[in-house]
Amino acid sequence: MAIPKTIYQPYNPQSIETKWLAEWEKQALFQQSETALDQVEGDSQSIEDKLYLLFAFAYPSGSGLHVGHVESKTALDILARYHRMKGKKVFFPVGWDAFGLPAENYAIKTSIPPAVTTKNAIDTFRGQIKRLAISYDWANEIATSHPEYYKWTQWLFLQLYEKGLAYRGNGMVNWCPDDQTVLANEQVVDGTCERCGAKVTQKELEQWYFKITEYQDELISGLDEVDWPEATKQQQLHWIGKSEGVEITFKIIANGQEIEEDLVIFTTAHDTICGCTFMVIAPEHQLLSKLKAAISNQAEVEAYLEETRGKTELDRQIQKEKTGVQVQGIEVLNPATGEKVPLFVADYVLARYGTGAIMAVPAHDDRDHAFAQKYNIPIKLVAKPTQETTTTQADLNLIKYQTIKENRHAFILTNSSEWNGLNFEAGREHILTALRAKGVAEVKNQYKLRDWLISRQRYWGAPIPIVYDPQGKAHPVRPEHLPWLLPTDVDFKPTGESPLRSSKEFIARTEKLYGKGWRPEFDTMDTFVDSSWYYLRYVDSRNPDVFAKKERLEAWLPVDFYMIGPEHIVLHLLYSRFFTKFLRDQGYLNFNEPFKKMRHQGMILGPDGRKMSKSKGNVINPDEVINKFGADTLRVYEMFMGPIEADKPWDIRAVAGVYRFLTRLYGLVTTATTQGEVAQLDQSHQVSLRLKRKFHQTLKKVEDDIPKLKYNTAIAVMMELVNEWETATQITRSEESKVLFSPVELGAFVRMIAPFAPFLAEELWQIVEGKAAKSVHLATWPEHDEALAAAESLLIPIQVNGRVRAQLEVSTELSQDSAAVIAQAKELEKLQVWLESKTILKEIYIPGKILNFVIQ
Ligand code: ANZ
Repeated sequence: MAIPKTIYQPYNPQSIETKWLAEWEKQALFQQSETALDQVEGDSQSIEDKLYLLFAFAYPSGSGLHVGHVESKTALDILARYHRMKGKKVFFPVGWDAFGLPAENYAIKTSIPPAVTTKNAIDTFRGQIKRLAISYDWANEIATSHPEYYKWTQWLFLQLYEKGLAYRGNGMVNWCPDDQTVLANEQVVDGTCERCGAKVTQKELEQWYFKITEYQDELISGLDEVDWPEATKQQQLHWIGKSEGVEITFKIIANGQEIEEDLVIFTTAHDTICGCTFMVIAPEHQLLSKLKAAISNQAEVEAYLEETRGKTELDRQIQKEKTGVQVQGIEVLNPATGEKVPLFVADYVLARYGTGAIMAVPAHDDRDHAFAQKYNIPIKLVAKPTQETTTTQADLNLIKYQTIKENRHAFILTNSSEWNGLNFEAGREHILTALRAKGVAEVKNQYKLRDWLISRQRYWGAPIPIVYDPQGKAHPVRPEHLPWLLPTDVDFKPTGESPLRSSKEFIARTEKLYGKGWRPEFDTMDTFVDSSWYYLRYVDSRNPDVFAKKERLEAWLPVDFYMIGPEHIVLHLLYSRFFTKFLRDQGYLNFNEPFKKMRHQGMILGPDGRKMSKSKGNVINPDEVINKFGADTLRVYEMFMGPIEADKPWDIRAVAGVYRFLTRLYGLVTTATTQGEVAQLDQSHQVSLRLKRKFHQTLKKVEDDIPKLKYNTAIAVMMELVNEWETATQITRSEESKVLFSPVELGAFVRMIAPFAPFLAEELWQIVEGKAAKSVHLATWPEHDEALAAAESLLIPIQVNGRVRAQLEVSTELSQDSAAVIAQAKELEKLQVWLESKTILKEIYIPGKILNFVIQ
């Protein structure tokens, strides 16, 4: 009898995906209705079951979605879909970090208002994301540029203001002469503007700051509470930059006379004090003006100050060539040795760190060493290695303190009067005790963290809710005037002043509400302010009375899982943590850290293995991939590329491979249902049993992999299953038997692929379960059968001259023994018709995979 040919229904992702998109939209499938969000409140069991999944807030750029977005969004979507099927109450919101420079820069070029371009960009993104079937809760979508959102950003500002944590201060700021704006430190890359590449200069302005330093210690200790990649925690620590050290007071001698004024320095190496051969103060140090009269080379000092003025802090830190000038007429008295040392002003000492003054120890600090060599200042070693080393005398002119610090026992003090001969462990204690006894030393910690400068001289941001009376005194905008609307009658062209100054409406509004002569604050807030509290608003996104009601916050927060790229997140995380701690202290929140667990996705590289960029011409457009292969293929391919956190190159052939996999899968399920191959499972039917085992093993593995985000290995086992299913189909055809998957397994199989390929799964679910069935995405996750999953046997297809004629079940162990497998195969009854009275020319066995008899 002729073996029936497999008749696959053609897989047509385009029509399947269009159909289900419309249907899901109609059903508003994942919109967390008010009641669903409410459900969890006040019910501890429900709170246990909640899962808040957060994807990095996206900036709606004009260029739309790229393949990198697809990767991370899909990764989180799979997690969301899986946990929903497992019965968790999943909250998976979406929103837009909509204020910001690019839209404004575009407006400057084209005069199209940022509100218009932003709205268009969001519409594009929304459409693209829906096509990808990301199961966001669209009902709670937010945009930071919406007045109902920024009303609460402004409210947050006012809370900080009331508690003295938002203040106005004078300061040198990074200024981009091209963008005509102040830049935060992280927006300055190698002394240039991160966005436009212009050389950044320094400018003094009165600005608004948030006092994040109030929380510096807790921002360190809180890291112990969270499950984040270690490197990310380290970056937080590095940015906060806590140094444990000592402040030491030195007496000043002006023109030979000891004076009242002291010089306080900060050091992390107080044990090298006897090696201090000069002192350095930053150009901004107030001592220079205080001691003006005593300085004999005032003109030279002034000229130096002028020279250093425009330099950024970063420039000053990285410049190789150290510059400075001796402050003549002034000397400083070393409290440990009683020696007089000269005072210098040099810009490698920063005004805003420590006390803005140092004791220079050229034998143990390389910056001081370079400076001493240049200006011929004595270099005095105070450390000596205990072991004879091969180090030459010349090298011994500089033993970096870092080396000493790493092994304090390996060095002893020298040239250090009464402490000579002590090792650095003991010496450190003794010297500190002695200095403290003299009342000149105090243990102090220093932090590199600075208060957060939030003023921006830009249009497209949330207005700072402050008004000034005619005397120039700041007052908060009254709560009933929030949202303090961003005016629309402004001129976008940069003038070096805040664009809001050009709004007549804004000024008229202020005068009308507060009185004649009153002026609004014209600066807007750093967009980091908007994007560092958004995860709180999501849970109660439409509440007009509070930023989010307490019950909601207690039920849903903290965020259980945060997926965000590894770049540019240091400050976002720091600021989010600061807001969380502040709002907790005001009684609004009952947790310390906003993001319990966090992971980062890697980068999708171009087919050439390089970072995708328009100029390199290696950018892959996700829309094109969807048009050709469908969104399911794009999703599955990107998850199959490799581990989420790795950087991976695009491979067009592999995309086609995934498309074929989905096509085969579709064909197998449709054929199985329409060709009547689903019969009651006959336990004695070897092929079906074997496939059933494989299925339960696969399901178990997939279930194990998903929570760990190991999607590539989950997809690999699903591919293996499909291969085996195809082979099994061929075998059963040859036997004219049609027992393969039972309906139970088919349904479970479709549910297993649902998180990965949601459109395809929905289509197959209807075919398997009937048109009346509810969405597969509302179904429960299938349970694997532990006994079947554990089965340790293999089914080896046996071919005769390349055609499968039988199969042999052997234990995994035995499958490695060629002779035993061949011998057992020859015994198989089904093979007798083929082998009888034939000469076997060759026996080819690929262990565990296949056995082929070549006969004559
Ligand atoms: C003497 C000394 C000897 C130092 C030695 C180091 C090595 P961290 O660890 O980054 O906190 N320093 C202090 N204030 C400074 C400022 N405003 N600008 C530039 N440098 C400053 O670094 C602390 C060390 O940096 C301090 O310890 C001080 O130099 C320098 F062998 O004091 B040390």
